[in-house]
Amino acid sequence: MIFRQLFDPQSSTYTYLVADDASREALLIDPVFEQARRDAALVEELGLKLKYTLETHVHADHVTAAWLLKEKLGSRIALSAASGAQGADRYLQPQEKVAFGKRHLEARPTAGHTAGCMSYVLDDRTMAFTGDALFIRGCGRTDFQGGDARTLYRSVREQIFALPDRCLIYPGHDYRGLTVTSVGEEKLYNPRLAESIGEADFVGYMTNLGLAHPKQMDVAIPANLKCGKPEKTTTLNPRIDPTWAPLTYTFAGIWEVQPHWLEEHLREVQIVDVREPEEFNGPLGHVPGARLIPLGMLTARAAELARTQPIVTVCRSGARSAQATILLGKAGFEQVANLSGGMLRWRTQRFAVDGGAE
Ligand SMILES: N[C@@H](CCC(=O)N[C@@H](CS)C(=O)NCC(=O)O)C(=O)O
Ligand SMILES: [Fe+2]
Repeated sequence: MIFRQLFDPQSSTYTYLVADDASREALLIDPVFEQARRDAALVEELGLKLKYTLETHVHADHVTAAWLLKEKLGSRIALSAASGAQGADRYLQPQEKVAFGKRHLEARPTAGHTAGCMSYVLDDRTMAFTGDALFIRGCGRTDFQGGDARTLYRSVREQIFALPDRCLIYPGHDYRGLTVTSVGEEKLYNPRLAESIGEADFVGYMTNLGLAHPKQMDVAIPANLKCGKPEKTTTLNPRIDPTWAPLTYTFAGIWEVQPHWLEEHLREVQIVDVREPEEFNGPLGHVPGARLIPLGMLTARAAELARTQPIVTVCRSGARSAQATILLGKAGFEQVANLSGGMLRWRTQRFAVDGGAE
């Protein structure tokens, strides 16, 4: 099985990708709106087919990427019927199975943080995705969205602590940088929910948390009740999604353009070659019209470049020029992309060069 734990630093949210090796079918649990592009890039780079995005609950602290990913990758949206959300493709009932290839996750109702929370347990009970029902040495708050401490106490005991002790627990958030725990560990050491702690103690603890409401709450809850569908139904936000070329976004966080596009649009962009002069004038040659600014001088010489015309950065293999896109971004340039594969791919595809050997 393929498994990835992804993190959104803004909301301290974990997103989980699980996929079946043979069929390449994948599920993504709790994707975050701002990370949709990253997650889509990973799914594509791993050669996966995203079947469903799954929500553990209607989040109060961030907006889900479910709708964006459905638009981008054709995934379907699933979450618990008890969530109260509109616009999903599948409403899960307790114990329902969500298949990916030959594997599946089982939906277990774990209400308490919200009234509609679900946890997802892997078919062989080696992993459970508990959302905000159970955190590493903690648990989700119970003071809004139908939250209820008594309900959470019982959900954790009946649905999560009933799993084998060695079952790994992957939570919906961690605010300290911890990544994983196990049923056995939490039964012993969870300061709120350990087996030795009684229900009344837990309720007392939760009633006195005194947490401020999540900053995004007024935006996040209404948006998540529509599975993250934005008010304006535009998928391409020109501020975020460049429209000047058919760019791809890599999991490494780089916008890239393919050589065939550049070859057809040479005159419309500024081509910045960030290699050293001896490489620029060496056997690989350079893209016609390219301007030489070695990577080490790029920030100091950025003022030589026009801000109104898109920039394509180039180097030998596409690695230094990827860094160049980041430096130019920091220097305030908004329309910048890396030439995918650099001069090596450009030459392999037999596009014209200035200078260079035959
Ligand atoms: N400061 C965070 C608070 C986030 C928050 O309240 N998270 C919920 C989960 S959605 C929670 O249960 N937090 C438990 C805790 O902070 O102990 C924000 O503004 O987003
Ligand atoms: Fe939550």
